[in-house]
Amino acid sequence: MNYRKFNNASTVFILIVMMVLSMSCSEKIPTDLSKESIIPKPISIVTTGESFTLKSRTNIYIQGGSDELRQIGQSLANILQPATGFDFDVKFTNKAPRSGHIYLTVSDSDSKLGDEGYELSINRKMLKLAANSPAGLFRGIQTIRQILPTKIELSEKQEGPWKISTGTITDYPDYSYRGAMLDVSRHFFGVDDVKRFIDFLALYKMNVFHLHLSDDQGWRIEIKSWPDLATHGGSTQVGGGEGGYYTQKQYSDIVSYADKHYITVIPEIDMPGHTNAALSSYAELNCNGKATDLYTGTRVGFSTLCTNKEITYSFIENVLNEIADLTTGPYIHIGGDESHSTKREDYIPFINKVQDIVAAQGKQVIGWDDIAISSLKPGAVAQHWANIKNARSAVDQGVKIIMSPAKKAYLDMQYDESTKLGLHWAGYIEVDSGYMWDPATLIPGIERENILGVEAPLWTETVTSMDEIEYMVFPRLPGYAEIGWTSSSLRDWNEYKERLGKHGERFRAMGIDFYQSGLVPWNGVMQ
Ligand code: NGO
Repeated sequence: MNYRKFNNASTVFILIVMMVLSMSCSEKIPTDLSKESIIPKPISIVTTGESFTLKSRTNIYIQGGSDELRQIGQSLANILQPATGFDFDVKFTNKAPRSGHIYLTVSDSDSKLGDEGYELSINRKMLKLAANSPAGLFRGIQTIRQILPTKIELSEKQEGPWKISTGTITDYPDYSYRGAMLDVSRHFFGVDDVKRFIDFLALYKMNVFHLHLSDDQGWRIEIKSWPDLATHGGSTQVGGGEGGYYTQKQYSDIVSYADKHYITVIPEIDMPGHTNAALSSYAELNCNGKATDLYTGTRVGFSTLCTNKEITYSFIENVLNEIADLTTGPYIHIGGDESHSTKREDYIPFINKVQDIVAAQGKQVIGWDDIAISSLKPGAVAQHWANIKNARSAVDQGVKIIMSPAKKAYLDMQYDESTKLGLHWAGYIEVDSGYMWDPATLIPGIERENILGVEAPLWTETVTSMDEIEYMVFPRLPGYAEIGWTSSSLRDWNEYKERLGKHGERFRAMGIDFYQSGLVPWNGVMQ
């Protein structure tokens, strides 16, 4: 008997068994797609317990061919490239690629996905993202980003492996309007800060960016027919600092940046109150014909356009015309809040006239809930912030509501008594309180069908830098994104706080300065 021969054969056999075992074990980590911390929480996740690995030869294939799709494929490559160090080629194809690649496809085969939904199917060989529209692909890419190891967010090359759990995610939003607002009037923020803010919205699948462009303290957009608005009215800010404004070119750049992220910009010119910057720039807009002084404090309710002068309406028409021409989205926000210095009998016809001006420009009006005391035109939208009676009256007039209740959704409210930035006139909003509400049941009489969506505004009386923006916005923003995207029956604070806690490491990797609420287990590890 040849023992040596037997021993060799058995050793080879054992080695093969061990290799197969170890291969299948390593392929099985991570194993559970449903355990990934995705925000907003998807509608459905089916897990199949294996993994797909990004490798240096992985490419991104796109079915069909258009500049728009190429841009989406490239946006995925741009997310994956820095940390993996792989050069993902973005290629068009007519059929599903061979093993090891990412495949993006648009086909309108699944109506429940709507415009922004997507289906992500991952098996050991391929990661396939399907949607009815480019917007859906873009939203799905944010999910791919969140199911990769946290270190994908780092800007320097990291060691792999880049494994993704296998399974299928089917996902689409509850509300069609999911947004946040940035007040650039009380303090001015430059284009780069605004783009970073837009990046945050995109990451959490929000689709509206409301830009509060004018207020008592500053006018922030160049208007060619009324140039002093920007040069004089934009020359300062709360506290007396330098202020600033966007040239029309810069504003268009912001709009096109947002468009590329499938985010609609909603410009707001607040009127007839909150207009001191304009009243200081042009004497003729004042009833007494005298320009006011610039204002750098934080009081509200002291200014009003002169609603009885014809020139006021040519001014509004000129301003809104120029802005409407630069705005790709369907809405113009006319403010309308806290016009305490405008008589009610002047306010009502004023809002009615401005609605006509906006309609003539082919845009839809949004106004704060105060506008509901006038007669709202079909297609108008009221943004609820404080007055429940007004919100109900808007619903009675048949218009839709955007839910931004100050006591739940204002990003400028302090987290608690110890928060240094922010205000608390509507209360303190800890991370749990900001998350635990349902837009469709908050106000009796305002139902799901009356609601267009959810928006979280950041007013900036006390907020002076990007760092401070981040501190007030994070970690509450992902919660508002989830309220807008994930139906309330699937939401639960105790489960959400675990997912949010895992995002702490992602915030750090992205250099986001966030409030480390004691209510959230920040126990994620960089993996
Ligand atoms: C109010 C007011 C704003 C303030 C904000 C501060 C609305 C719609 N108008 O909200 O001018 O900046 O509160 O929280």
